[in-house]
Amino acid sequence: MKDQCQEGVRTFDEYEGFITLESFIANQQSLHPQSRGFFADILRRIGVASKIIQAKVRRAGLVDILGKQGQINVQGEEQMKLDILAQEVIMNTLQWLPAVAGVASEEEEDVIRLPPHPDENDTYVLLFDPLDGSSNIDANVSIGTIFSIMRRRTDSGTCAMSDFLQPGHQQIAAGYVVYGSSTMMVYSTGNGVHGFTMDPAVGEYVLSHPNMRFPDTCTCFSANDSNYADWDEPTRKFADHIRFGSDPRYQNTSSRYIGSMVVDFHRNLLYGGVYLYPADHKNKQGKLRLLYECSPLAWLAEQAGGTATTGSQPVLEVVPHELHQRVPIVIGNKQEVELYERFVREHEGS
Ligand code: P6P
Repeated sequence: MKDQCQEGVRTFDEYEGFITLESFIANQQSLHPQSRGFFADILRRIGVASKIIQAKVRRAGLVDILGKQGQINVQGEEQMKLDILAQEVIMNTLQWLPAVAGVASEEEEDVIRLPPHPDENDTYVLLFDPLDGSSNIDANVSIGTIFSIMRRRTDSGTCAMSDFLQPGHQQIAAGYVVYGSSTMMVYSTGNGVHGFTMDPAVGEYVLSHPNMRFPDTCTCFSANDSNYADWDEPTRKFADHIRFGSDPRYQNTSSRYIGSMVVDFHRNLLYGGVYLYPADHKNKQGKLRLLYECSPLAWLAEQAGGTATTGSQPVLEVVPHELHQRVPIVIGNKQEVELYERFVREHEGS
């Protein structure tokens, strides 16, 4: 594969053929000679955790891990067995890394504070949605893992909640894994968004989508239309403009919504489009969680030439006040998100 990932960086000519996740991470790490490799280790381990999760997801119908765990998570949602398993795999894979001070998860009410590391290398905090879209598991519809990495704010010792309650622009890496027709890991460390597809023959992630960018077309409109009557006026006007208007940009736009935000986001990143989950009567602050769903995907969107808004401010500027805080979100192509923001401003001005 001949590709230059970014200006001034080694081209991949010398990496003829397979560019595995491991070689890509090693290449990126070589750009930071002072790096001790702790951050790179976290990315590697996330790759390992996702391989274990995908192996379970691929066999979910065959062994007794389908269906509900019988517990209710902090979100008040029925926990599916694979939710729990994904959470446990992530914790077992990452918790012994010296660089990780703590982990926050959709499945855990409080943050998981890891023992301080003697040489105080525990610099990072990780946030996960272990399995987004888990209500789809029994129907064999694609689901995904979302992750976010930030530097802790406290200097040392056991991490604090304040280490996690940081606005999304403080992230230093974010990504997701889609368990679909293939397994893909997509992430960014601030130098573009790169996608790796699992090659089952060798059990390795291979660079398949370098420098992912939103194409400048709105191919997909992704929303749960059953909530239309609950949406506020700007949201309804936005939806009507795209679906029923005369704007030539939207004459070929299709509705696509599968109930797994991370997969809708991934498809929209590849084809162009917009996903929205605004506030409604059931979810007065929106349904999606800020810290481990909206912030990481918003950070990736910005890295890929798109953006994300809550309607009142950019998602990445929201200052969190609660670990499992929810926000309304419109995310995808910059042109569509800015169109939404215009409808909101016009409504406020009317
Ligand atoms: P609804 C999954 O539970 C999720 O958090 C997102 O991944 C998904 O887009 C949304 O909720 C689906 O919610 O209300 O449309 O079923």
